[in-house]
Amino acid sequence: MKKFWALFFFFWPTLAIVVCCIAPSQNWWFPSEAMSPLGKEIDGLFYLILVIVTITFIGTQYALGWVLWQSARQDDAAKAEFSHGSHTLELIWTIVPAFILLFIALYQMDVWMKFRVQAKFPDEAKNAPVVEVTARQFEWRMRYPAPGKLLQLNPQPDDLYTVNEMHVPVGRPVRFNLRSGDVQHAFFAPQLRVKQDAVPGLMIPIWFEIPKPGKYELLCAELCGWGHYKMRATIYAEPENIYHEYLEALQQEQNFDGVVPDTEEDE
Ligand SMILES: [Cu+2]
Repeated sequence: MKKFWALFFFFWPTLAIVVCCIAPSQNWWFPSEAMSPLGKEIDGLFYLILVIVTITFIGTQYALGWVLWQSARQDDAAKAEFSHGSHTLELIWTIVPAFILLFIALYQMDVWMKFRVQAKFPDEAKNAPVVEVTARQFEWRMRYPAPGKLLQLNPQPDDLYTVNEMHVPVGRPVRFNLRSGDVQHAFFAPQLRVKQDAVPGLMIPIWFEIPKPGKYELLCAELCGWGHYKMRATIYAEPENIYHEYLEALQQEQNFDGVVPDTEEDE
């Protein structure tokens, strides 16, 4: 029975190794590849931590199994040995994790800075924001500048508005401002690995870059009330010309006064 427990603890790290070998081919890591360059770097950080945790888990579990195996092999009649711990061992298992944590803390700063520190944004994202996103119970409101104009901090009479539809140009860093109209929400675009709280009273600049045209999900990741579940929108990443056509169509639609001009003329 003693050996059973030793084998039991050997089993789990062995299973972990098997899973590590199978997982990449079965796509068991992140459900989908990150769709933005920065998203890939963020995934890299998660994978780094996953590797460290996996190695630690396998190492400590085998060590535990080994200790149990050693004692299981001992004669039951043998005299028990008592010890008062080991200074060296304690120093090692304090210093090693401390260094690992310090390494992770320093290593991730570069990615964090690119994502969050405005001064470190890519040059194109330092420019005027493309759109202002306002989260409110329970929808996403977008405010675009009129075609050819820059988005101002305060709403302008010719601004364009949409709900739950975010159109952005593809292939370049896109900067936008995030606001909340009521309570705390969180802007979450899982395929882009972008997650940022929208805080009442704050205007938070964010940026992302989508290399491929397509539709991407935008969700609220902060429980914000009864309708939280339905607070989802779509991000449409489009080539520059289609993006501009969209803004122009939006402008015409918004300026349409209901009167269809008579274009047919008698000759
Ligand atoms: Cu919300």
